[in-house]
This record gives sequence, structure tokens and C-alpha cells, in this order.
Amino acid sequence: MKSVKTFPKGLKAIIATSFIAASMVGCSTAPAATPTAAPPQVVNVSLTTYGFKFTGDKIKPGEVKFIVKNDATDLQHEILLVKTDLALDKLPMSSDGTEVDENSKDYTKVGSVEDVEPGKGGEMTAKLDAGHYIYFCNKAAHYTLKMRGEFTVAP
Ligand SMILES: [Cu+2]
Repeated sequence: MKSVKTFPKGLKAIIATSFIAASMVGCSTAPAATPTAAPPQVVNVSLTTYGFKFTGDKIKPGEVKFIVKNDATDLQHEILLVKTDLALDKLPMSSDGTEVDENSKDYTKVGSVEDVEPGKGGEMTAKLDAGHYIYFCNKAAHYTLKMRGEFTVAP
């Protein structure tokens, strides 16, 4: 007698439970309206032989980024930025008179980009308070050759 194969009884079907993806709906609002910090003011500084071209005549208190380029073709230059009430031509000089005394307490040094080769550049960023600032090149005799300038930061 031929045996008939039958599927065993009682085989329980496995019911796959479907998972409900709990997707978050809504909540697509724009990022919270936290005030973003104001981007730094940008001042472009061109160094030339015994001069500056400086775009920062309307600087407000806050972060300022100075983008410095030595556009001279002959000499290394630099920029030092100090905060002081001294007049532009009255910065304290070194004992031999060739350069500004960089250790003086008569001003507050803010920043510098030093020893910039012709055609090269650099950057400095500083947080400036309201007040009077002087910038100058402190290569020997460059300050006295009037490689200097000043600006006022005001709200
Ligand atoms: Cu110079």
C-alpha cells in the first residue's frame, strides 16, 4: 500500500508581526531661531613700501579679520596693531630710534602679521573694543618713514 505523504498537522503558521515604523511626523520646523553671531568684519590690508592701503575706516566693536597682503615687490613688511591714546607719530621708540619699542606699556598690542615676504600674505583676527588704534610696520625705520596709520573703532 502506498503511503501518502501528508504534511504534519498542527503546523502552525508563523505569523510575522509587522512592525509599525514609528515615523515622526511633523516637527519639520526650521532650526530654532537662535541668534547667530555676527560674522567678523573683514578689513583688507595692502602693505606697500612705506605705506598701507587699508579698507577699515568704519570698524565697529567686535571681531575683525584682517587679511594682509604684501604688495611690495622689493621688501619684507609687516603689520602690528596696537590700541593706544598716543598720537600716530608718538609711539615709544627703541633706544636706537630705529623702531617702535615692542615692549612698551604705553600701548596694548592687539595682533600682528610679521615678516611678510613680497607677494605673500597672512591673516589675523582680533576682538576690538571701541577706541583708537595704530597700525604700523616695524621693520627698521619703516615706522619713521611713515609706514603707519590709525583708525577709530566706534559703534
Ligand atoms: Cu615695512
